[in-house]
Amino acid sequence: MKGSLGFRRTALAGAALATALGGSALLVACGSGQGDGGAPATATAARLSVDDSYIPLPPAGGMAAGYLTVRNDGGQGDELVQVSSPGASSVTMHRSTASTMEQVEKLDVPANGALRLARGGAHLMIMGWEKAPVLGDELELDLTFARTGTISVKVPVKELTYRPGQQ
Ligand SMILES: [Cu+2]
Repeated sequence: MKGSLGFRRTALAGAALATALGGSALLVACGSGQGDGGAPATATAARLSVDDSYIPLPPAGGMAAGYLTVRNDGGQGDELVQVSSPGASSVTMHRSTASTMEQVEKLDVPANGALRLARGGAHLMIMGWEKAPVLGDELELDLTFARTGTISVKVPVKELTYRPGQQ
C-alpha cells in the first residue's frame, strides 16, 4: 500500500522555488505559516513516504500492533511525534527492549534513511477500536511529523502471522 504524501513548506517564495527547480515534478505547497513549527524550507527538507503498513488481526478485537516504514528521501531528518486514528481511541508509539516495551514520545526518521516499525522493534499500539476489526479492513492512521506535518495512511488488517512481502 502506498501512503498518501504530504508536504509543507514555508518561508521560501513559491515562485522563486519553482524557477529554481525548472519545472521538475517536485510538489510544492505554500504553508499557511501556522502551527508547523517553523521548519526551515531548504532544498534538502525531509521528503517522507509511508510503505509496508499493516496491522496483524488482534485476538478478539483487543489491543493491536501496527507496523509500517517511513522512508525519507530528503537530506533533513524528521520525527514522528504523534499518531491518531478516527477508528480507534488510542494509538501510542512503543519501543521494545530486551524484556518488555516502553511508550515513547517520538521516533526519529533519519535523513536519507527510514524509520522501520517492525516485529521485535518499534511499533504502534492500537486500542479502543470503534468496531472490532476483521481481515481486509483498513484503519486510517494519521501520522504527525515535527517538520513535514500529518500524513494519513490506510493500513490493512492482515493475518496474525503476516509479514510484508508475503502474499
Ligand atoms: Cu507495545
